[in-house]
This record gives sequence, C-alpha cells and structure tokens, in this order.
Amino acid sequence: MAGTISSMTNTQVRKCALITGVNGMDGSHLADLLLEKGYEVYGLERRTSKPNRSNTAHLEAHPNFTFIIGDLGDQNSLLRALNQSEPTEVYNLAAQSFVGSSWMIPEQTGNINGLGVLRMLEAIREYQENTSENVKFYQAATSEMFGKMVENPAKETTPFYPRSPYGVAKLYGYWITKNYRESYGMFACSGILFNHESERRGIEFVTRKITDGVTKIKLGLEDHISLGNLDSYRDWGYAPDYVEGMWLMLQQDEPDDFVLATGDAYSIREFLDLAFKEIGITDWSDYVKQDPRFMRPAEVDVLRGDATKAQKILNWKPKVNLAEMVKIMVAEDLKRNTILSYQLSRSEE
Ligand code: F7E
Repeated sequence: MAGTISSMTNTQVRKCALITGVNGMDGSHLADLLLEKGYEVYGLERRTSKPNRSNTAHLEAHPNFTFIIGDLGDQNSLLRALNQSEPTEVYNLAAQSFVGSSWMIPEQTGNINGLGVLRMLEAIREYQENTSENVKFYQAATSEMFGKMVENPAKETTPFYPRSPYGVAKLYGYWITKNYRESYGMFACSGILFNHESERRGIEFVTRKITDGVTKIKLGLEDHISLGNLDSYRDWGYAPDYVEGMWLMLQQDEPDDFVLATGDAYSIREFLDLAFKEIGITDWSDYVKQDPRFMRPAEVDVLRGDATKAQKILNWKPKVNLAEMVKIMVAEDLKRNTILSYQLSRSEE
C-alpha cells in the first residue's frame, strides 16, 4: 500500500502520481517536476534483461519515488500498480514511441499505443469502483495524429490524418480516452503534443542523433552523420516545458484535450545549421550523408501546431526556444562524449 509523505499534515490533500513510461524522456522529466511539487511518485517500468534507467538513476534513492514493474500489455499488472500506488493522477506516457519502427512492428505498436490505453482506462475504472476514489488520467496523444495536416497550423478541432502505424494506434488511444470520459464521466484528458526534445531524448530520434553526431565529429570520434529525409519540418519544443503542460491539464476543473506546440516549424536542415554552429561549423555538407535506410514509407512533411487554447485556459507557454534547446543538447552531448573519448583513449593505452 502507498506510504505517506512524512511532512504531510491532516489538512493537506495527498498528491500521488503513477507515471507509465517513467524511464523515457517525458516520464523522467515529469517525475522530476512532480517530486519538486511535493508529490509521491510511482514509476511503472517494464521488466527488461538490462536496466534502462539512464534517465531515472537519480530517482532511485529519492524517498518519495518508487519503481513498480508493470506493462501496458498486461492488464492485471496495471490494476496491481494502481492498488499499490493509490494514485490521485495517472500519466500514461508508455508507448512504442519511435514512428520509424512502427512499420516494422505495427502489431506491437497497436497493442501498446492503442489497446494499452484501453487496458489502463479499464484498470482505473475497476480501481475506482473498488475504492470509490477518483483518479485523473492523462493520455499522451501526439501531433502524429494530424499526419498529412488538413489544416496548418493544427489545433484541437483539426481533422486527423495519421501517416504511420504509430499515428493510427495513437488515434485509437485518443478516441478511447474521449469515449471513456463521455461514457463513464471519467476525468480523462489527452495532450496532443507536437515534437518535444531534450538532452534525455533517445538517440534514434533525429534531434538527438544530430546533437550526439556533431559532438562526436568535434571530438574526432566520427566523421559524418547518416540521416534520412532532411526536408521535413517539425514544431520542436523543450520537453520540460511540455511536461508542465501535462500537469496543468490535470489541475483543471473539467477534463479536456489540448494541443501543446510552439507554433514555429523548422526543417531538419535548419536543425543541422543550429547544431553544427554550436561546434563552429557553418557548412556541414561534407559531414552529413543521406542514407535510404532512414527514409520512411510515408512521411509527415510538415507539423506545426496552434496552442492558443492551452495558452488561454492553462496559461501555458513554452519557455525555451529551438536555438536555446539545441545549445543545451549539444553541451550535454559534448560532456558525455568527452568522457567516452577519454575512456576509449585509456582502453587503447
Ligand atoms: O523524426 C526525419 C524523419 O524520429 C523527425 C516522436 O516523439 O514526435 C516524434 O516523432 C523527422 C521525420 O520524430 C532521420 O523522417 C531524417 O520527418 O525525430 P523523429 P517524429 O517521427 O517526428 C512525435 C510528435 C511523436 O509522437 C513521436 O513519438 O526527422 N529524419 N533523418 C530522421 N528521423 C530519424 N529518427 N532518424 C534519421 O536518421
């Protein structure tokens, strides 16, 4: 059963969050934010043969943080996680999050990103029935649901047109969340988040692949970066700003869906300009090779969002712009790769 925070008095309302996908970029930033706000936080993680806590190792010793083993593919494990944590808020951030892989594992992507949301909603429904507690639910929806972009910039009322098994599965997650809100009166919200990145981003995503690559080039560890389509445009924000938006959605009186975006779109080429500038290179053409392995069967050419509703109702605004974020990411990768370079040189001695 869930513990109590020692400093909590009888008049304070207990704040406790269960975060699925806690070891990912968003999960770890959200855990940091909620712990700062005085929450008790439980992080659901999948059992893996190798630990996957590079983003969350710093939380292991935190007195108000607990890992729970569970899986969006395993209904009973979700109910057990709810019974153990007794959360007031559940943030469903676990997913097969890499669009590119969703063509290779479409069924698994559908199972976790689509049906996984249903399993969590069902688990919450049963938990609420058993305990008479009310749980607020956040679903990580995505701008990939807009895909071909019927309207630019896209907002909450824009029709969806997903372009990948990932986007299609996330659309199911979005609709089932809305359906459970309308069918059962659950406090369930979807955040339709446009791309957001940070120094904790997985290395397979284009932004981190670039910031890691440029710093390896600077240190002489690599001589080029292999990329796919350089002409797509993305509306990139900084992940710590976006997890604050998730939290704000669950602090409202009524559940609703919100777009979070910066409103500006830049191409992969423009991202490359900014990243190479950080290491003093203005012409990067000799350092970037295009490789068909990184092209997608169907591409989302442009994504740009309109977050006016979130600005008005949640008073949410992104604080870090793209150039500032690239600076942070390059600086962090430079630190990490400098250590790697030193370790490599020692092992060769
Ligand atoms: O690709 C192009 C690629 O994989 C961005 C996820 O968080 O945001 C993310 O999905 C663009 C695409 O992110 C490479 O073709 C070129 O046009 O960084 P990405 P994504 O697919 O936009 C949405 C909102 C989510 O919900 C997702 O979970 O970059 N691109 N060359 C490349 N992309 C990758 N990964 N690798 C390349 O070498």
